[in-house]
Amino acid sequence: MSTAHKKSDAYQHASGGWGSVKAVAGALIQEQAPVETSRVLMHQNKPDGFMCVSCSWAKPAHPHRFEFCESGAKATAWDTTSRRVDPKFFRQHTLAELEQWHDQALENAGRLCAPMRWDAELDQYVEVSWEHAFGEIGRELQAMKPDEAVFYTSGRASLETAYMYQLFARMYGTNNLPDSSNMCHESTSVGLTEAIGVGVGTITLDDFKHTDLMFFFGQNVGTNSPRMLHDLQEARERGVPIITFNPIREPGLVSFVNPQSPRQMLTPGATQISTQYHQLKAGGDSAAIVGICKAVIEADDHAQATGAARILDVDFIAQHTQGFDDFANYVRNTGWDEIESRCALPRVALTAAADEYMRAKAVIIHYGMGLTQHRMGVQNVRMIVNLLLLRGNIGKPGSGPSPIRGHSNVQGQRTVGVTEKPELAPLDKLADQYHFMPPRTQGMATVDACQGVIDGKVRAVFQLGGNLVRSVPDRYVIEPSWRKLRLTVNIATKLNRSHLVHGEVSYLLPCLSRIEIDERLGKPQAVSMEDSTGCMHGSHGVTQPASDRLLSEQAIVAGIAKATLESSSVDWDAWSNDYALVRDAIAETYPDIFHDFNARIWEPGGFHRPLPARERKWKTKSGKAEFLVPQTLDEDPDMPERRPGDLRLFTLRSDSQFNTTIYTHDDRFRGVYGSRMVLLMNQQDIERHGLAADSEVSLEAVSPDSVKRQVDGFRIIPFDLPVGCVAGYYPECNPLIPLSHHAKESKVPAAKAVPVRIVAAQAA
Ligand SMILES: Nc1nc2c(c(=O)[nH]1)N[C@H]1C(S)=C(S)[C@@H](COP(=O)(O)OP(=O)(O)OC[C@H]3O[C@@H](n4cnc5c(=O)[nH]c(N)nc54)[C@H](O)[C@@H]3O)O[C@H]1N2
Ligand SMILES: Nc1nc2c(c(=O)[nH]1)N[C@H]1C(S)=C(S)[C@@H](COP(=O)(O)OP(=O)(O)OC[C@H]3O[C@@H](n4cnc5c(=O)[nH]c(N)nc54)[C@H](O)[C@@H]3O)O[C@H]1N2
Ligand SMILES: [Mo]
Repeated sequence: MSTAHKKSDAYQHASGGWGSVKAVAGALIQEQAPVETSRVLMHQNKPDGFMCVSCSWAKPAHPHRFEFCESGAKATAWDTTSRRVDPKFFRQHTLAELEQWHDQALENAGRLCAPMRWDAELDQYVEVSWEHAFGEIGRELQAMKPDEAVFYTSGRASLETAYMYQLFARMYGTNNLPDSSNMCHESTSVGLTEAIGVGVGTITLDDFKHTDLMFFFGQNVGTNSPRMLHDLQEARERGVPIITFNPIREPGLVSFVNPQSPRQMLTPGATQISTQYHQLKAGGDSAAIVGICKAVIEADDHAQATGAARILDVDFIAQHTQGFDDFANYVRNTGWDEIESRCALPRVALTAAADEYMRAKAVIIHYGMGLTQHRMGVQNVRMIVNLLLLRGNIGKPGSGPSPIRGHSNVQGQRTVGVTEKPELAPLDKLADQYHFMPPRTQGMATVDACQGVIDGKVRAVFQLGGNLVRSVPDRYVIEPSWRKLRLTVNIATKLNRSHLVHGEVSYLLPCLSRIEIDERLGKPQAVSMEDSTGCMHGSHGVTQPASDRLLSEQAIVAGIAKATLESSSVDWDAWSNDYALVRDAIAETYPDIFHDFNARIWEPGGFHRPLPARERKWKTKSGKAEFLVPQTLDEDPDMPERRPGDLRLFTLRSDSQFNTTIYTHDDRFRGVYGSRMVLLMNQQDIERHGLAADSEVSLEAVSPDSVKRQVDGFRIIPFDLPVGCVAGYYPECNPLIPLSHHAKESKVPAAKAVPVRIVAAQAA
């Protein structure tokens, strides 16, 4: 029996405020490192310190005294814990035993300390030397075909490590370089590249000062990028309206109390964040945006007919875009009935949003996983661009698309070549610079890699960070296949499920956290990363390493590369002893972005990468910014069969987790305490299914194949969300997502609209 309970109807307070101060203190105490961690926090996101290991939000040139948020402080506490998972720990616990532990207990056991190899006879991880680990991994790789190995990276590793990692994989002979963006913002990388010729957002922090309207589509700022609340608050204080589209009223998007502003903490007034809040149906974003565009285009048609001032930026559209007429005709011909039923919002709500849009001179649209993790995720991104283009809202101050990235360097890893798509990597340049023949065949994205594991085509999986057996869909299908792998290598800071579900030969290689001092040959090293706004920042550690047997990620990648490649023109030892040399190499490969890298790495606020779309230069096929006519407003046109009681599940993060890392079982903002095995459900749906608050239910996926996907033991919590939608937590719900249920063009798992039905229920 689960012990979930829900206090009151919803979190009654603004996000931030005393609640968040208490949560930070709680995290520090739980990790038993309060004094040290509070010292460390003063260096977080400062030019003289380290870049937060949590989200990728921009780091200002003039940081606040406390330039960290509740989530970032928790992530820091989590890494600087005094607990240790050392060789003794592994002598005490077999893997069979550890498999019985909860995910949270695994990570909570502390920091990994020494390189370990799985011993089949003992069923334990046993300490080995680094040389032994590199040697055997190298021999294993040499005995495989390069395309049988997959080199995943979660978005945490630095630019230097990511560059070395992709170069090593390509020298070895494969483009199998999936990363976490394959489950995240790949819909952005594909959609924005097609539409405006760059795969990243075009705004910078400075644009917040010039904008006069912001939208939020499916991004939960209070939990996932809380430092951004400062920027939002400042904009709100200037009177900038914020319009939010989200099936749930997220407290961080409703109001905010700045826990670092004594004035706000002492006086009750919170800043209202959203001025309009539209609770649309999950998967209804394309329809909602088409509705807003329809109101704008109809108003412009009217203006044209009556000789009034035009609403559209006609000069911009004529000079800079293509495809407007087709889109406008599509919009005119799409009925309000269809729009309303697809997004479950009334026309008045959409015209209210359109009215604000038409009044504003410069508009930013922020968005996140609520938009990208859908079967039509790429189309959703294109609809954002369509809306912006109508009034020239790209490439002028205070405007542009703002995809809010996840992991702290996920965007940067792509920038320096971690990609399964050979066309996105500078292969000719690499060939020239390093005198080898980079592979030209398409590599595997994350879902392809999983399919490859299931089919037995993939024999080795490397994870540079990450916890794939938990973060990918279809866990019950994936896990048994994962155990058939020949080789699993995990480079990690903490123990997680993916280290237990392992191959025949399995290595667990512990690395330094970015927060730790990294000295090579007596010289402190720095690393760098790219934030959500395309700025590059240096970072150096400030705490003593968790163990003297740790190596940096750079040194580990170099060690594996040296042991695997018979010859290469790279001096891996030199690179792993001086990261400045790696930065020189990056600058040589990407001179436009990284020229004078070492000289610019400490620029306050970071140095910007050039973004042609910001200057209205469109690196698209047509040389213009492209409108797209949507294919369909149905969130999943390929769904085989739907029954009346079927529900649409979207998976959520709480404020007490970082992806698969679960800090506690509470979700303070949504008022859910004690268990994550809950299903948030509309009261009407609860009654329609003959359920009540606290009923226990099982969910089954409405699968496109014959595989049965079921998760038991969810407790119903009545919640304010649209009829027909239910919400549960990621990663607990992942067994319900079929691997094939992903965005068509970007392959991002459609975790925000999973068709499910209730199959078994027990009254409370
Ligand atoms: N503390 C903390 N910070 C994090 C993370 C973390 O786990 N914890 N993860 C990091 C990572 S890797 C990422 S990618 C980001 C993720 O950050 P977000 O992009 O914010 O992702 P989610 O929290 O998954 O979902 C965002 C919102 O989408 C809404 N939503 C669901 N379905 C729909 C829909 O169909 N339409 C719309 N409009 N909204 C919808 C949900 O209600 C939720 O509020 O955060 C990063 N930062
Ligand atoms: N249903 C559902 N599924 C989802 C999502 C969703 O919203 N819903 N979101 C998706 C998204 S956006 C993402 S990004 C993925 C994330 O998926 P992953 O990248 O697979 O998972 P993480 O939980 O970020 O990885 C956590 C592990 O990284 C390791 N780690 C932490 N810090 C470091 C470090 O500094 N170096 C190294 N080498 N290792 C480190 C630790 O061992 C930790 O256990 O999940 C995706 N899956
Ligand atoms: Mo992510």
